[in-house]
Formats: sequence, structure tokens, C-alpha cells
Amino acid sequence: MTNQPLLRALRGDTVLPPPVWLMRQAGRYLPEYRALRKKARNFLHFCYTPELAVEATLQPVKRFGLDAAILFSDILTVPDALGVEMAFKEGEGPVLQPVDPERDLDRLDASALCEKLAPVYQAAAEVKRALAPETALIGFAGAPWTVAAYMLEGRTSRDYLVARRAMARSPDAFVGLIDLLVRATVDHLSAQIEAGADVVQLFESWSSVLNPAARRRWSIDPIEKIIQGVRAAHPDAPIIVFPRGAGVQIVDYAEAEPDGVGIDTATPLDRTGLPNDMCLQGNLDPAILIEGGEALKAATLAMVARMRGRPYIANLGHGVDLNTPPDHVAAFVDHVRHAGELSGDIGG
Ligand code: 1CP
Repeated sequence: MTNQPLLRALRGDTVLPPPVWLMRQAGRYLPEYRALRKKARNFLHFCYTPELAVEATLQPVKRFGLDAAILFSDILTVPDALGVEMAFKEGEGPVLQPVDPERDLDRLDASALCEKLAPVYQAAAEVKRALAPETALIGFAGAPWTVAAYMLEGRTSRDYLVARRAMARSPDAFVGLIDLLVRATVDHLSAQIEAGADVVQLFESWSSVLNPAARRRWSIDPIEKIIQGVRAAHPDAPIIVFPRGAGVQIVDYAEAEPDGVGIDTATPLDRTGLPNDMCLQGNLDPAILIEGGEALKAATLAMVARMRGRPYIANLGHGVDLNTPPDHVAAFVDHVRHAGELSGDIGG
């Protein structure tokens, strides 16, 4: 048995009060993060320096007493480890040397991935040692489509048309890229679990731009393969999938058999169609967190009340915004922890 509330929820228990953490809980909205960030040459150096990554991971846990730490890293460390040239530009986000799946696949090398990402696993091991036993450590990776989207496009995009046209033009070459990313992601998640991650989350941040057939072939099916691959080696580590913008097709992600599903801000938590024993995570609007006050309290209590009686993890429906006052995050955690009492529920 585990004494981690997050793990219990992911194994199907109804936990009261529900465990709580926030996507992008480490980051620039925290003054201590901004101070730490100055010590790194650039963002990748930050991710690959265990001392800095460990401290950034622990900062929000120390400040807010959350039920989980998420390893400070990025989904784009995988293409970096595959040999794609990239940089994180101030104010612009990631810029990558665009990959053409019809020409460039031979140049991507997955064999040395875990060696190149060794500092990430070292950071995970150090975080695990520093955490209280009841606090879960979450490892993560981008899902293959989302990572491929950045690799093909070379930067962030509103619609990822370059990447979507490539999958339509040459699905055979696209299969090669997605399969490579499936293998790399299984290795990367497994290594994080071996280093001490209790749970892993797959971020499918750009599920939103896929048509239904493409979502099935390039998002749900590869995620299913990753889950099978990770579970074969690590049957006890729960896997959360966060397919942002999947719309009514959110229900189809159950076929990949994750232990938990992250729900975005646009999807009603009580109308996902996902099985009642599958743990849901989400989905407070980050704008309400920025606003705080009574709006935050009312929305948080309503959200937790709606999820009573099923396995559930309180979280946002998208990452913490840069403009969020840290005190509002503290208030959010407090509202989640007292939601049961306030609605006349004894909990337990
Ligand atoms: O200089 C800085 O401080 C850069 C900001 C930043 C941070 C704090 C980036 C660049 N990455 C991160 C950390 C990060 N990224 C974490 C760990 C910290 C935590 O959650 O507390 C995680 C889980 C991610 C995941 C991530 N990176 C996603 C998936 C989640 C999502 O937001 O949809 C994506 C899409 C990325 C790519 C990325 N990295 C950084 C930026 C600015 C972006 C997004 C670019 C875009 O909008 O397309």
C-alpha cells in the first residue's frame, strides 16, 4: 500500500480531500524561480544542471505543500537528445532546426538518448531523496505527435500546418518519425521511473489541431504503444495522459488504457464519457487562478464537488500563467483541502 494520495487516486481510490498539484507549477510566476533562472546560461543548461533542476522542482512543493513534484525539465529534451539542433529564445520560446521526415530520419539517433539525458535522471533521483515519502514525483514526456509537431515546424505555431501537411503527404515517412519517438519516449519515461519517478505524465499539448482520423492514428495509437511499453517494464508506475483540445474524442483516449486523464479547460469534467473508475485530473481555468478571491474559491469548490465519489486529482486545465500571484496558488490548494468540510462532507 502507498501513503501517497496521488498514487491512491491513480489506482482508483476516491481520496478526500483530493490530491492537488498544478501543471507548470515551477516557473516564472515564482520570484525564487526567476532568481534561480539567472544562474543558468540558457534554458537547456538549466534543465541539464541537476543542482538547478532539483531546486526548481522543489520550490513550489516547499512553498505550497503540494501532493506532487513534477521534475523540472522540458518535453523538447527528447529531440535535443536525438540530435536536433535547438535553442530556447527569450520571449520567443523554442526554435528547432526543422526536420523533414522524408529526408532526415537517418540522422536522428535514439541509441544514446538515455546517456545524453543522464543529468535529467540524476535530478530525478536527487528530488526523490529530498521529498517526503507522501509526496509523489511525476516524470513526464511529450506525446509523439506534440514533439513531432515542434520538430517539423521548428517552432511553436497556432495550427502546425507544416506538420499536418507532412502527415498527409507522406504517411510512410511520418510513421518512421512517430515510431522513433515512441521508442525514445518509452526509454525516457522508463529511465525516469528507474531514477525514482512514482508516476509519469504524457503531454499531448497539440491534440487540438488534429482531425479525428489523424488523432486516432498519430496520437491515440502511439500513446497506447508507449503505455504498453512502459507498463511492461514498470507495471506499478501509473501513467497520466493529457490530450489538450481533444474535444469529444477525449473518451477515445481510454482505449490507450492510461491510469489517469488530464482534462483541459474547455471540457466539462462530468461529461468526458471516460469510465467512472478512471482517475480524472484538472481542470480549473488558469485565468480564474490569476483573478483569485471569491471567483477562485467558488470555482474550486464547485469543481471538487462535481468530482466527489470518483478518483480525482485537483489541477488546472492548462499550465500556470506567468501573471499568477503565488498567493492565489496557496489559496487554491487551501480551497481544495477544505472543499469537503465546506460542503458538509466529513471525508475519509
Ligand atoms: O526560460 C524559461 O523559464 C522558459 C519557460 C519554460 C519552463 C518553465 C519552458 C520553455 N519549459 C519549462 C518547464 C516545463 N515544460 C515543465 C516542468 C515544470 C513544471 O511543469 O512545473 C514541463 C512539464 C514542461 C512541458 C512542456 N514544454 C510542454 C507541455 C505542457 C504545455 O504547456 O502544453 C510544452 C508544449 C513545452 C514546450 C515549451 N517549453 C518552453 C516553452 C515556452 C514551451 C512552449 C512553447 C509553445 O507554446 O509552443
